[in-house]
Amino acid sequence: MLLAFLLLLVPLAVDSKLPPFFLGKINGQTVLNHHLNRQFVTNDASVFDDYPYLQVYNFTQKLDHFDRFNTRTWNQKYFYNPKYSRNNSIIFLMIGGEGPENGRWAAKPEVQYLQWASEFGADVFDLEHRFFGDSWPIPDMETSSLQYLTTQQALADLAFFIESMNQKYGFKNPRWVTFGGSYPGSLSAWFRQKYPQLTVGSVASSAPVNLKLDFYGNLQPPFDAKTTKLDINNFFGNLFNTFQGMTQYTYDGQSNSTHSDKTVRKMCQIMTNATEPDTVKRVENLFLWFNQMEPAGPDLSVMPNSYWDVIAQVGSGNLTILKEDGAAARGWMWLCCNEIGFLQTTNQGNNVFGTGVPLNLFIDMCTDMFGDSMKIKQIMSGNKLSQNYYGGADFYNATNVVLPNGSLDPWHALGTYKTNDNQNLLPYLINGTAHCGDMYASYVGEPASLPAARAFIKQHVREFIRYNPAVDGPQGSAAFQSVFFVFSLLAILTLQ
Ligand SMILES: *[C@@H]1O[C@H](CO)[C@@H](O)[C@H](O)[C@H]1NC(C)=O
Ligand SMILES: *[C@@H]1O[C@H](CO)[C@@H](O)[C@H](O)[C@H]1NC(C)=O
Ligand SMILES: *[C@@H]1O[C@H](CO)[C@@H](O)[C@H](O)[C@H]1NC(C)=O
Ligand SMILES: *[C@@H]1O[C@H](CO)[C@@H](O)[C@H](O)[C@H]1NC(C)=O
Ligand SMILES: *[C@@H]1O[C@H](CO)[C@@H](O)[C@H](O)[C@H]1NC(C)=O
Ligand SMILES: *[C@@H]1O[C@H](CO)[C@@H](O)[C@H](O)[C@H]1NC(C)=O
Ligand SMILES: *[C@@H]1O[C@H](CO)[C@@H](O)[C@H](O)[C@H]1NC(C)=O
Ligand SMILES: CC(=O)N[C@H]1CO[C@H](CO)[C@@H](O)[C@@H]1O
Repeated sequence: MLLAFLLLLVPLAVDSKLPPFFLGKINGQTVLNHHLNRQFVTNDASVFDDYPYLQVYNFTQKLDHFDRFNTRTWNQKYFYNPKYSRNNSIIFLMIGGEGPENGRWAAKPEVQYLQWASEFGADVFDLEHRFFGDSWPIPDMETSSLQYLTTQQALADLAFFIESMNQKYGFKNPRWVTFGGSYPGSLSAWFRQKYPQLTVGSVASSAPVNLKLDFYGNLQPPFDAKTTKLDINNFFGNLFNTFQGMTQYTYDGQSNSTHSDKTVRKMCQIMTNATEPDTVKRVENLFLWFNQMEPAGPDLSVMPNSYWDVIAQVGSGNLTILKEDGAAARGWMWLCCNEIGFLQTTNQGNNVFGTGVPLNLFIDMCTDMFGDSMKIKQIMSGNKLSQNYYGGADFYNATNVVLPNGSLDPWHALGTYKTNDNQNLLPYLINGTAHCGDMYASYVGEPASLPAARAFIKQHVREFIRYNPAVDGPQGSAAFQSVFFVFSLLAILTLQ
């Protein structure tokens, strides 16, 4: 599973102290879920002008799926696109991730899976993730509320949503297929593992993502006698994350800029520029050039490096103080600290970035953001529990899942590559693409490997939905379920 930080689409307020990329999430814009591009701005009312068939609703969701005595509910936002519906039986669900859903992933016809929805006659849904966008189980981000921001609650949200939509829309022999890219890709994969009876298959693209960056050039504030080691780590983290972020989105279909300008090829040209002998100047050139590419994005000609300025912006649980970007960053950081890890460091082995970004930077951030109940011990044990619960890359076990990954995507290293034809467990490494490249609209000049990759995914989705629960029985037997239950329980007990 990989992390995906959100791409932020909207510039931060002028006084913003969040670095341009925060732990792999681009600040200033909310890209969340998938990275559709800058046009996919969060509160984008024009989506309904562009796609009049798109509908938005609130779903009455349970606060706590694991406490039967807790009857609290909340409004979870979802989009419904009935445009392609022909069968009342085939349903595609785009899983929302660590940021707001704006409807375009449910509506834009050029998006790959919507082309397939059109061909197969599928109903389409897009469900926002709890604690992101407009979907607030509790309207604050205090640690006491964030206890309900877990991957297990998010998966249970999906399950209850699917069951409820089957009733609301009267789907007959429903054959749901889930889709997701990056962190929602992980959810899409895990959902097949934990709730196999509710879907016939899933596509889990580039299961995680992560960016973070800042620039170098004019340091703000300048290093001086009061500068701490955390500030310096933060500076290097911001520096490193720019490279990470550019690589992660290279050649994808989100915008002209990732097609042809903001690419690893261009980055390498600047970093190997023979007419510029000063390698530090080359790094500065890179940031200035990136800045030009993203006139609406955060200003990379100023490199904020104060650790405590960042914490001040995301350390509060108050949504008024956090604002939309800070809230999404805090929610993502919570998921990382509490469960999924994905903390991107540079201090192991030899690497071009040196040792400037150690794990301790993130451990301190977790504690400073969420308090003393989130110290290294809790972080490590929470991560281990989660890893055991889902099995990690080695013990991931499910049926009917396509797992595309891009060879240039830093996150592909965290994917699962176990192939099992009997179970239709189908990893697919796409040559020369980066994060979630398979999901976007096609474009002229795209990496040559993409058409074949998409054909592979589509062919298997077609096989998944050919399955008929009325004739073939429910997917995922009780035995399968209980094996997992026992496995998880063992894993938990082993940890004690
Ligand atoms: C959903 O509920 C929220 C309050 O939780 C409300 O602000 C919003 O307008 C509702 N949206 C729809 C589409 O009903
Ligand atoms: C709709 O689904 C049924 C099975 O539930 C299948 O026999 C039929 O071919 C499908 N129709 C279309 C138009 O896909
Ligand atoms: C992207 O490039 C194409 C082809 O050069 C052009 O037609 C289109 O207007 C560009 N889109 C944007 C948003 O700049
Ligand atoms: C190479 O470096 C020179 C001198 O700094 C600069 O003018 C030029 O734009 C650089 N070229 C690239 C591709 O970065
Ligand atoms: C959240 O912050 C705002 C702005 O500082 C303040 O007015 C409000 O009272 C705070 N809310 C809570 C619950 O503390
Ligand atoms: C991947 O693509 C590169 C460049 O297009 C090509 O040189 C290489 O042979 C490809 N690798 C595989 C395994 O197809
Ligand atoms: C995966 O789960 C199935 C169903 O419970 C089980 O039969 C199979 O042995 C498992 N495979 C692995 C490699 O654990
Ligand atoms: C199935 C598949 O694509 N596996 C590849 C995943 O990525 C690793 C690391 O690049 C490769 O070694 C695998 O062949």
